Amino acid sequence: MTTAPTVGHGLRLPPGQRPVAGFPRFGTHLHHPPPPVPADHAIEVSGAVRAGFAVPVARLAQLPRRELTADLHCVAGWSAVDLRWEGVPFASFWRELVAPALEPDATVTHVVFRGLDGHRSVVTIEDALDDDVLLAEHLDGRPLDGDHGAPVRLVSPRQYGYVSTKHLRRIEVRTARPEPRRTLIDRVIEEHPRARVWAEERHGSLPGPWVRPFYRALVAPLRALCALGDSGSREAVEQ
Ligand SMILES: Nc1nc2c(c(=O)[nH]1)N[C@H]1C(S)=C(S)[C@@H](COP(=O)(O)O)O[C@H]1N2
Ligand SMILES: [Mo]
Repeated sequence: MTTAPTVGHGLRLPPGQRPVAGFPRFGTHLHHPPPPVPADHAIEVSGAVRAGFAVPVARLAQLPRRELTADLHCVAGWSAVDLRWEGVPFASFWRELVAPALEPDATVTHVVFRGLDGHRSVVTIEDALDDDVLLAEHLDGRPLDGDHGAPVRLVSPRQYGYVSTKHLRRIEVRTARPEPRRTLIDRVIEEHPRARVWAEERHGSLPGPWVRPFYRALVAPLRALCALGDSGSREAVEQ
């Protein structure tokens, strides 16, 4: 694990990142509002397990808990600093619930995290089991709101924001890397298989610094578009 600090108000941000004031809702959902959450919401676990199962969100309260202050780095170049998350380390969730249910002889290589809105992230098992990876239901002392991933989201601070799937619906245990998506645009801006922010692994096929200027030009319009779909619950943020 890297020893680089993960907090710092822009004093020590990863390469090519700039701090933003506040914590904008900033995802690939653009103008879509946060997805509705079913009353009996549970996280489904499927893939290389003997039988799929569902973990009600309330169950997380009974697992080992951790508080973690970290920054969130969007691949577009902004970083929200000093976010105080609280939840269950993914490694604990894995050890307590998933590992005992694995198919015998399964060699797990990847975990796929899917959100209620269709977003998904693919994470190597090593990255998923990093100490700092959480299943978080609290941010800054309050339950997560719709903008930031209610009722529970992944938080992986050492990887670009697109890994931190919000509104977590399903965890798929894989024994091989899932096939990458196939359209041309996906191939150009495909997510990086590791997505580590300190190594600037922004995309699979392009060097990180090359894509900075394109994103920089897009940050303001994308933020405006994302804000159209937010629930209005966060405080106004400066540009
Ligand atoms: N379900 C879901 N999770 C998501 C996204 C999304 O569109 N849907 N966007 C990702 C991206 S690109 C980023 S940068 C972060 C932004 O987190 P925030 O909206 O809480 O600021 O969420 C990530 N998780
Ligand atoms: Mo992002």
